[in-house]
Amino acid sequence: MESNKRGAFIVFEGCDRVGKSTQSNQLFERLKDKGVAVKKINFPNRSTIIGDVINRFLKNTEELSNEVIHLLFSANRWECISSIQADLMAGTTIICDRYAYSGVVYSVAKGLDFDWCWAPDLGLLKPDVVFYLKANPDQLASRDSFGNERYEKLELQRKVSELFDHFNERESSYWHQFDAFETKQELHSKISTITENLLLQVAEKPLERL
Ligand code: T5A
Ligand code: NA
Repeated sequence: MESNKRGAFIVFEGCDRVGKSTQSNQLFERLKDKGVAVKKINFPNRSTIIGDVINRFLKNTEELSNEVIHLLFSANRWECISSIQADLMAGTTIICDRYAYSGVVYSVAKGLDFDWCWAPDLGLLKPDVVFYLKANPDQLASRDSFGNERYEKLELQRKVSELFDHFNERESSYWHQFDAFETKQELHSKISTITENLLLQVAEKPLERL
């Protein structure tokens, strides 16, 4: 379905505790205050049946092979994609905390093949922009409650960080990298400027797929 007033598909990515939820919430509130039709979502979406299994895996109460949990994370995006598309085409902007890039980097960091990991997400909607919050994982370890979930381990986060850098180079036409140790307000201000420009242009841009 083509429409000339679709919403923008905005994704936040980065390591654990880097500030994605903080920035996506601030951007959501700002757009709402400006009267923009906007929704905030996040992956994993722990509210579905698949999301519940993922939640148990992340909380270390469920053991699953690397391959199985990888495919469940991807399936968790596929089960939400038609509603994301419907919202975008109805003119609602979507702010999404983590997406397919997280799906690939955590699984590759655990040792799975990059192309194998990317394949199940091919065909999902492509974001209009990815805001990549980058920080040295060694410095992030001091932030609140780091270490509570399965992947919050320094060695893994270092690999995850390198793999996000790889995506940032490979997908440079729509990725924007920020230093996660700038203040919340500085980051919010830069992210808002890019978003407000994007909202002016997005009507002319067809939705693409990964
Ligand atoms: N995963 C996810 C996969 O393996 N495959 C997949 O396909 C997907 C989608 C859960 C895990 O699942 C993995 C990746 C994850 O390990 P999650 O539920 O999104 O994913 O969990 P996290 O990303 O870890 O979410 P967090 O809430 O832990 O991190 P955020 O959202 O990046 O950080 P945020 O905003 O909560 O901030 C963390 C702390 O830092 C402070 C905040 O106040 C807060 O205390 N902070 C700042 N401090 C100083 N300066 C700033 N600029 C700051 N910004 C935030
Ligand atoms: Na988060």
